Amino acid sequence: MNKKLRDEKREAAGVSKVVVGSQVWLEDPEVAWIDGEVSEIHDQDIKVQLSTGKQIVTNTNSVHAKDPEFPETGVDDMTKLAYLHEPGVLQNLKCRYDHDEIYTYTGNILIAVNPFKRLPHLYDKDVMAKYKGAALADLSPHPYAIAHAAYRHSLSLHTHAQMVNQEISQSILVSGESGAGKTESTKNLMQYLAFMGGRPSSEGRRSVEQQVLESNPVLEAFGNAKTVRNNNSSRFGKFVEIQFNEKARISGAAIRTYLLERSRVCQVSDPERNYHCFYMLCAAPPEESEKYKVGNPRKFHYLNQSSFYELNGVDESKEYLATKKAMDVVGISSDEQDAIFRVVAAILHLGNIEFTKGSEPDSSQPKDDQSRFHLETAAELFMCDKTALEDSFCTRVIVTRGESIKKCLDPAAAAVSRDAFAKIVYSTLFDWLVSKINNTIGQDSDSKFFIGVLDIYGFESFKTNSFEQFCINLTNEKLQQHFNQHVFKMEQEEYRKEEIDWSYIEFEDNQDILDLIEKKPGGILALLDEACMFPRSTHETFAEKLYQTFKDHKRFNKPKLAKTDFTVCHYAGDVTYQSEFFLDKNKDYVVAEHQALLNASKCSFVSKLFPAISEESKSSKFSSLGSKFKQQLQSLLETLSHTEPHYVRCIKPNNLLKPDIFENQNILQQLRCGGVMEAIRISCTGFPTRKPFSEFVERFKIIAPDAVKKSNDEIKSSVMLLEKAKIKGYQIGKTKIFLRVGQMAELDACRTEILGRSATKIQAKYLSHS
Ligand code: AD9
Ligand code: MG
Repeated sequence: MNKKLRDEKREAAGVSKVVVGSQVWLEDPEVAWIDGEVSEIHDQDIKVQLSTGKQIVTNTNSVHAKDPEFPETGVDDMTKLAYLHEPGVLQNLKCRYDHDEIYTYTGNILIAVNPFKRLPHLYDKDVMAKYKGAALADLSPHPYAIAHAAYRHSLSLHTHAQMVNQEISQSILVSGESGAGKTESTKNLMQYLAFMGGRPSSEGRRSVEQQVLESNPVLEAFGNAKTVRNNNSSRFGKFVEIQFNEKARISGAAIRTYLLERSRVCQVSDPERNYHCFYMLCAAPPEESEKYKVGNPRKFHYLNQSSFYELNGVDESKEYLATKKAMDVVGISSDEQDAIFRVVAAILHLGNIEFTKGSEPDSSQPKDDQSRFHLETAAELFMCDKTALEDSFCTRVIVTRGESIKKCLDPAAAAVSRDAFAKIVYSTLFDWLVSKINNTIGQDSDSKFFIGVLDIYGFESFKTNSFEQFCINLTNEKLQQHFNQHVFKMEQEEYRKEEIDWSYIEFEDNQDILDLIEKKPGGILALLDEACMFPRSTHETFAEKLYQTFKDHKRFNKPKLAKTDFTVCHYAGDVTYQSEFFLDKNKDYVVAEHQALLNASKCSFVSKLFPAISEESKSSKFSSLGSKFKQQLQSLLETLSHTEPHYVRCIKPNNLLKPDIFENQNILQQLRCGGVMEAIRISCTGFPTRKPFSEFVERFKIIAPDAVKKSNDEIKSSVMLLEKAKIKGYQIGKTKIFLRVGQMAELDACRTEILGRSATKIQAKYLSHS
């Protein structure tokens, strides 16, 4: 992370006043924060006795106060912490995680730490019933509680809606890095909503809520894969809008998906896999696998580039049947299922067609009998003409000035064309599934409100970052802005409720990063589109253009020694992108020959998948994936802006995907990326510590014990204690005291000093007596 930004954030969290005897947190390169006790102070230097046994001399500015009264099992809401800062947040999460309490609130945000083990007692009908019956304040943190709040809130607003014209739809935004538990959390949320909004008895046919739930396994079969980070990684983003009627029953749903990773269809590396459906199909019952001419996955090039075929604890043949069953539920007929798996099998066969030099210079043809066999099989499965299929790979028709010329492709280019074909077929198939599911479930155009659940990839920063990461991180920037605005608003509302002054709170926005990326004209995406339309551009000219345009931009850097890489300073940290494949990946078009060939298929399913293209769109050569994605995002944010948001932040406690391992540094980084630290920073610019009057008096009465004893007014006592400790600028709310950053530490230091003094007095008394 950008060091300056981080320092600012740390500062905002409050450097604390310390005295001898103060409990403190000290930054540590390995475990992030170590606790200890101050044993000596000389001006700015302090000596700290660490809990590990070591002693360290450091500067008062580099420690944070530690809560001497931290409860043994932690607190269920971070805002109840006496010190709202990084080490405090971390200590609380860890302490809860050790007790299998994986959920914690930060105000309205639910933090979910992936347990990597089944905790069945947390999720069943009984637990749902408990959440359904309980009052909101009594509920312990849980996705059910978030879903409950969203549902209840819609309802209560719904009743008033006519009068107050308020937004009543809700959204639940689930985010986190790959493997953090977004999809699992999303399923829990949807299950609870189905439970609340489902019909008491099923009315013969499949209910809407059942179809909504069963859409998950179908989409996972075609859109999820094993990756390094997650054995069941969703390779697409998803927004599910669940619609409710006037009786608050589920009456419809709409699923939108974002940016399916296409490259995986043709390219996998150890220890990852291709999409689950390919392996399922290979394990299908014999009569089916014979029909599709599949069987051993090790025989297919699109699968055997990686040596991983099996998933722990997963029986692919069972998954195949389960997927078909789920397809039944979401209304995919058996004919359609047959066609879908025929297309999936055809893609596998495509991958096995190799090319060699043809008779003419720079031409190509299938390499051998094996390749010809797979070409024939693919053509059979697509129900298209074999020669036309071969031509579509080995030649390209170029239209210039109204004349079309047939050009041969060399073997390498033919292989590229084959892969492009496979990718477009697969992604079109995926889009078909989504729209089919939407049609079956049906949209309720009269719905009274909806609850949307967003399960979308979190911020990504890898060793090499390409166009996909760029789009993913743009998504996160947009959502972060939305999040900041919301957190800020909530903060103000809390102040308003307590009737305290909040006029001077400001917060930093990330609009400058968004401008850098998506401003039109002139942003990175716009320059990319320009480069894609200009035939002679390369990634070098594109990178050069970026360097020139943004050389003075605060959020843009050219890394030293880099020729074509560029760095964007995102809110969650700096990411360096490799521009090599940006141009290629941004171009989104179906080769006209491929389209025409599939449109001519004798299988109506395949032919409808690729409708005939008009002459007009034939000539518009280029459509941009980046711009399309930007529009999708815009429309998502537009939808979200009319809802009241709820947030679930998923955290992956370790990269081994194992239970009971809590890696501090790793987790902190995620808390920063997920905006949890940002939310805390925003709240730190105001009054991060809130204590109910009674708790406050109880904790600090030692500062002025006599005065407190005399008074029975908690507010007056609190003010007296604050004045005695010389605290200024605090605010008295209706039920709580609001303290600024660092003031809690001053009070605690005062208390420690008094406790220390009385301990010395007792000691002296004891010594003089003996
Ligand atoms: V990705 O961006 O799609 O790659 P997700 O969706 O964040 O990722 P996912 O929900 O798939 O992660 O969770 C990863 C794995 O963690 C699951 O397959 C489970 O094995 C495990 N997990 C996640 N949440 C829970 C939970 N609440 N209880 C038990 C869990 N196991
Ligand atoms: Mg997922």
